Amino acid sequence: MFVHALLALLQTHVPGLPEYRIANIFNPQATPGELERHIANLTLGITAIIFVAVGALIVYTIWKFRRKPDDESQHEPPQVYGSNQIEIAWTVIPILIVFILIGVSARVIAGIQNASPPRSTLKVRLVGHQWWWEVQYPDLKMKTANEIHIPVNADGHTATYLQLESQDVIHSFWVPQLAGKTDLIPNRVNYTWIDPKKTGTFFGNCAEYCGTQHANMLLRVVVQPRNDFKAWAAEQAQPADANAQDAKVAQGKAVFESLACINCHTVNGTIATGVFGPDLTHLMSRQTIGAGVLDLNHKNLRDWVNDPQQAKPGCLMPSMKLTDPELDQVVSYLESLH
Ligand code: HEC
Ligand SMILES: [Cu+2]
Repeated sequence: MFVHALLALLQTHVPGLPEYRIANIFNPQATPGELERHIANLTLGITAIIFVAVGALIVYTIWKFRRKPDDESQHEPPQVYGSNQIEIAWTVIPILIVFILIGVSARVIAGIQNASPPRSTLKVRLVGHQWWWEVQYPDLKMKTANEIHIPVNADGHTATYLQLESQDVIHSFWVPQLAGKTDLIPNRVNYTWIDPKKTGTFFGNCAEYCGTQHANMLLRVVVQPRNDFKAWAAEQAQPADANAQDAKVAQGKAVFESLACINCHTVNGTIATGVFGPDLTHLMSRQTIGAGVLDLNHKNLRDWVNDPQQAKPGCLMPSMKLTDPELDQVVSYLESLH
């Protein structure tokens, strides 16, 4: 109960701060997360018993065998050299415990890995980059970054299959309320799946140290009613609909296209086809920038484009040293990318 109250407190969003939420493994909302909570409870239960038993024995021993005030003797206590019974007990019991934990974990891992996809499955290809997530929907022919939208499992037959890959080093997918950690490994494809029964936003992060900005490689899963998801996906599949009537937007587009921005970023329907950084075609449909480091609003976006190294030191987007008017124009252009 105490743990739950503490976690609830840590989950509250402080206004003005980005939503760095503490991930909670005790409140799973998808099947893999639920299965894993059972292992967590079992492991915590067993280790709690060991903790209490060992602690109690230590306290008892300290108390029972303390030096008494009237004890003037200079003798050592009786020395015990080996006891087969005790040694066998403390060898066999831990081995049994370890085998129980291995067995239970192996069963859950196999259960998650071998589950066959239900009828209606969404495929998402998630590619880890230092330090952001590329989110591809191969069947829907579109891409986004750092925020995975998926339909809710309202009928009990809807799941999302995640194909996990890496562009550079090892990362790890972890959205604790939905599923346990699965690594994204270069030159290897891993899979996991999630079937959230509740709509809402679930927070996660990279769970394998991957360099300077590892701690700022945040991820969120936005679970939507099926129709909302469809509408979102249809929108994302459209090319950018920049409002070319607006002079500032048009100038911003020209500046953007004249710079190296286009070598690193894609804006569908324009000459920007870079894939080194996040796809910006529908930038404004996201909640955050910089993989969850900043909420997406005018000030943060301007600060980011001015110098990303302020918010995310070491990140792989350089400051492009724009003049103030250029900066305003480029930001207007970015803000037209809905
Ligand atoms: C050398 C490649 C490179 C260049 C050049 C570059 N960017 Fe980036 N950009 C990145 C990378 C990498 C990220 C992701 C950084 C992170 O989250 O760690 C990024 C992130 C962004 C984001 C946040 C996107 C999101 O969803 O988090 C915006 C907006 C952006 N860049 C705009 C621009 C603009 C405008 C320019 C040109 C003035 C530009 N970038 C030039 C590599 C580049
Ligand atoms: Cu990472």
